[in-house]
Amino acid sequence: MALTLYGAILSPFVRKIRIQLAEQAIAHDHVIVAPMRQPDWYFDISPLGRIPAIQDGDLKLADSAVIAQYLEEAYGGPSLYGETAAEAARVRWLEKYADYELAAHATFTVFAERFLEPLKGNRTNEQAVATALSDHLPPLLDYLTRELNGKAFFLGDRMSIADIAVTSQLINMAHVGELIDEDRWPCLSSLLARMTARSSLSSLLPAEHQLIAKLGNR
Ligand SMILES: N[C@@H](CCC(=O)N[C@@H](CS)C(=O)NCC(=O)O)C(=O)O
Repeated sequence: MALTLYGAILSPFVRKIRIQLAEQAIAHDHVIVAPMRQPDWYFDISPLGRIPAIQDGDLKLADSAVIAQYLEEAYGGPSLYGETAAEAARVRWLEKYADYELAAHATFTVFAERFLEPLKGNRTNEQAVATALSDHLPPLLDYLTRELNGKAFFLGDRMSIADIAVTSQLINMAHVGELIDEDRWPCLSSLLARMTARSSLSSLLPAEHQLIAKLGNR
């Protein structure tokens, strides 16, 4: 059976894997599974019901970081984990930082409150969004800026899964009108622009923008 990716296209974790699949030119099918409306069969692939998940032959895997590492090891291609054990460990740390620390505020607060809550018929908690933007996100963006250290990517001139993971979170904020301040975080802003210009990501964005517009107009 061909590799199949499950998930919805506005999830930053699904986007992360889609970018990787494109960067590493890995052939796959994509089955749309919406969070919160997962069919029963999906829990056999992703026991917690979360997206993304993959099935590759008999192997069923959930969690974007676990999936990303599996794809790297199973399919080869240009490495997204640097060249040394130390680079790979640093990349995994930054990926984890994006997936858990940045995601908590960028996606699960700013994006969820501005986009998902109104879709469910709820009001945006503007106070939670304001606190995320003014208190929680700046120290995280400052840290990532220090880690970039004026370089094009976290590993210098070599793109890695860390750049993909951080960018994926920033895109969810951009989808609801919150572009990071380029005067305050110029390196991160440039990273976002540099990543957005890559075909692995630019090819995904039109469909995401269309879906945002369609669902937003309902
Ligand atoms: N750490 C996980 C996070 C995945 C995650 O939280 N996905 C969200 C959508 S963005 C989800 O599936 N939510 C539905 C749920 O928790 O039931 C990963 O990297 O894959």
